[in-house]
Amino acid sequence: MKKIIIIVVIVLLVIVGFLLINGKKENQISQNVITIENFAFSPAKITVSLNTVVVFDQQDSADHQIAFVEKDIKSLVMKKGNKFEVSFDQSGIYNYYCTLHPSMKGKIIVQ
Ligand SMILES: [Cu+2]
Repeated sequence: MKKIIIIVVIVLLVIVGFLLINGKKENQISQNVITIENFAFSPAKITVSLNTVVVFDQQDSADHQIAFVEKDIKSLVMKKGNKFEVSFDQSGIYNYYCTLHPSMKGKIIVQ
């Protein structure tokens, strides 16, 4: 009887651990990654904490180039599959746009 209880507890712990790890992964993805698709940034507005690495994931068939308004940060011209990372050590609102398609805009709010 004791053995069965121990086995049940171990199985439950493994399941809980697995769920925790998966939950964390999903959180990171939703907070830090901006996908470029169909001539748009998604999400176009995100809020992150200081020094968080924000990844632009270029998944559009057209080329795009990211440039920031308040900071002198500019990516190379990005092809599909390219990634570009930024982080900020000062809080503020950082607007960005695509130099090739200036109607593509977004903002990163750093708190
Ligand atoms: Cu573009």
